[in-house]
Amino acid sequence: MSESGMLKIVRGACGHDCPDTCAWIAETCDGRAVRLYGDPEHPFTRGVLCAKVNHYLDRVYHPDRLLYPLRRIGSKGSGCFERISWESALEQIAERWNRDISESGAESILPFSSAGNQGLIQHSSLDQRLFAVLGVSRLERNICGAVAHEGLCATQGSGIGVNPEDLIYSRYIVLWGTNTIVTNLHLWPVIEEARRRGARIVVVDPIRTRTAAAADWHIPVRPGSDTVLALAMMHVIIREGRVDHDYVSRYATGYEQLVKRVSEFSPEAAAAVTGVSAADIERFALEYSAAEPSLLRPLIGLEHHRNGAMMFRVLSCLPVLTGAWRHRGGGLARSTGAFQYSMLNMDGLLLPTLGEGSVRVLNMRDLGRDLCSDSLSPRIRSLLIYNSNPAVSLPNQQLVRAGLQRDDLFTVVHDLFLTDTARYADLVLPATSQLEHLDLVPSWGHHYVSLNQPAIEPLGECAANTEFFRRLARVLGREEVFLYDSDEQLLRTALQTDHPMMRGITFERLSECGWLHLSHAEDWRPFAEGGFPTPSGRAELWSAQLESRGLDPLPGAGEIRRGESGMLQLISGKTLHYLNTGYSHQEPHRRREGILQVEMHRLDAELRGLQDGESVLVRSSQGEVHAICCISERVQSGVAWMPFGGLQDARGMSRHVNNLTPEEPTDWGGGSGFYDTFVEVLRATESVSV
Ligand SMILES: Nc1nc2c(c(=O)[nH]1)N[C@H]1C(S)=C(S)[C@@H](COP(=O)(O)OP(=O)(O)OC[C@H]3O[C@@H](n4cnc5c(=O)[nH]c(N)nc54)[C@H](O)[C@@H]3O)O[C@H]1N2
Ligand SMILES: Nc1nc2c(c(=O)[nH]1)N[C@H]1C(S)=C(S)[C@@H](COP(=O)(O)OP(=O)(O)OC[C@H]3O[C@@H](n4cnc5c(=O)[nH]c(N)nc54)[C@H](O)[C@@H]3O)O[C@H]1N2
Ligand SMILES: [Mo]
Repeated sequence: MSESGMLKIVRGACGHDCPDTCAWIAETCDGRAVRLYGDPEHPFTRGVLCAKVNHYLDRVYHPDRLLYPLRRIGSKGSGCFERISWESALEQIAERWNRDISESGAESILPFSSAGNQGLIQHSSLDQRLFAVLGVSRLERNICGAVAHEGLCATQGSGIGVNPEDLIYSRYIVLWGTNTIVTNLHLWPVIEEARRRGARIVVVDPIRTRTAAAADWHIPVRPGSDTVLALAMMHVIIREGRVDHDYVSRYATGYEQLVKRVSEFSPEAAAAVTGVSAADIERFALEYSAAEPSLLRPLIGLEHHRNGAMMFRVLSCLPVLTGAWRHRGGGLARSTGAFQYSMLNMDGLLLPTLGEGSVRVLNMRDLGRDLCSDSLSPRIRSLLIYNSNPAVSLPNQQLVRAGLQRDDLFTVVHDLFLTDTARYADLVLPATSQLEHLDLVPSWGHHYVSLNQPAIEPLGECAANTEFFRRLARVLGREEVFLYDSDEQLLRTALQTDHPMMRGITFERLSECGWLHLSHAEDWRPFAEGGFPTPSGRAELWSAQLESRGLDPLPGAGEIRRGESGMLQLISGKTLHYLNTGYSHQEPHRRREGILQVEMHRLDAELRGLQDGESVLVRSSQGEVHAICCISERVQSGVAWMPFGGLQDARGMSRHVNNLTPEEPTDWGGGSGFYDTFVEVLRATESVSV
């Protein structure tokens, strides 16, 4: 430690669930972090953090931070707790889990987590090892990214795409269902640079988001109909002779079948479904296929529909047809996450062979159903929740909360704050912030790997996830040495890889410089010469694998949901000042986001006799929330928008948009059709008399 009053500089990286993974520098003095800023040397961070992480120190030192273990003394959900010791908390967990295991088997215990911390070892390491040796139920973490990944894999065999920094070479960038300026801020300067070099920026989004407003062309598609839009583009591309036949014949399969399929999707037919005029569809297809290179950038928005995987399946056929992959900055760029993970020694980290055997797998989307189910055998008796806030983030929130309310359920929550989920816990354990633990942070938005060094000691009695799982293993009497690896050992194991792109990326070098770029050629083009890792080795416009699974082997429209008359389709996207459900404990962030609003088109408001600013009840088949009506130019008629995240509705109740969303599965990939929610909006007073 430094001498008293001396400033110390520590390099780290943001661990939030976000594609940007910013490299940061923390300044500490006498063991306290006094300043945190984006690393000016990092080419993607460029010295800038974001509207949330600019206030990260307020989060770390927030008076509501959990600092000690707590035991619930009030009813579930009431938020009444008393302080207890770690020793007592761990003993209570061990006693309960041992009883669950002996009476109902280990599968009656369900660990539940998401990407609340997306650092490598705080996300998945000792937790997975411990769960595997215990044989507890496994969780499919499918709520974010899995659907998109599967859709892309159907065509490309992997989710690999263009290096996001190479977007500067693109001449036509389609931000397709992503709100870059809000959710992926650090990509925006790259896009601006491309624009400066002559690129045209197009946004396809039902909402006129900040990003759509900043683009050269906003195409306001009807929700869920993007498959039809893209199929009609292919129709035009084929009709106008814009196909790169050399690329397709060398590197793709199923072209003839595709031609037949897209013949059904004329721009005129597509206009009726998508709400985009036939002329605009023609223009979009021609501009896209003429530009060299052209680039598609989808992120997550599209996967939250019933036909989510099909959306990505269809999109990924476009750059194959046009041969855009040949060119630097051409093709498709989505998550770089699976790509980065594929280079690490994940087998060494997760020891997957430990878990071999038939342990049941539950999908996180169905938590409410599973908790409330009488037929699930064995019944879930214990839940351990970390890196996630399912009482707010999962669809069909009533059911999730009804499940969490069960008297016979034993729930442990490990978090930094007393979240809505934690309020239902029997025991709450305090977690460290990113300033207080070590981790490696791969990124799903760029090609840099960062090491996060702890800048300060854990506050109070906070423990990192890894430390919590070591303690849990000990109290459960486990003797396997691999359950007690130190954080540094875990990271060194993960970095033991001979993947060529990890050449030179060692723990020592990362400790020195904080972050390093993947080791690949400056001009790196993943599919310039084919090499698609599909079963056929080609881009599969027609997929035998999908057919064998009973799915459509060709790109198609998928199931496009439409509501009954009088219903609005509700999109609930990410907000600027919250990180999913996080930051909602911080008053300034709540103030900036304001009271829960529902945005709708003037015509839809008039039809319902609603005024701007009045209090309304938004109701779906799942539930209802109160919101303030906001008449807005941003949304098209028939669509409404509400923010995801936040603590309270317009009546100060702890109700969120996921009160309205259904947990219906996506076509494939195991996700949830969050945005296929259909709502009626009523004057709030009417609801009182109902
Ligand atoms: N500030 C901030 N940044 C974040 C987050 C946050 O909460 N706040 N969350 C992080 C996380 S976990 C993720 S996954 C990413 C998500 O990043 P994004 O994918 O960019 O964000 P989303 O808000 O999920 O959805 C993007 C857009 O999809 C649009 N959309 C919805 N349905 C359709 C459709 O049918 N067609 C088309 N074309 N568009 C559609 C929505 O209107 C929305 O503008 O952001 C990350 N970054
Ligand atoms: N309606 C609607 N619902 C959505 C979405 C949407 O767009 N609309 N988006 C979906 C998407 S893309 C996502 S990713 C999910 C997000 O769903 P969640 O992952 O459940 O949401 P977060 O708010 O990110 O919750 C992460 C929690 O982890 C905690 N945490 C952070 N770091 C640590 C740590 O080191 N240790 C422990 N133990 N805890 C930690 C945070 O304090 C926070 O409470 O929500 C999904 N739900
Ligand atoms: Mo996400």
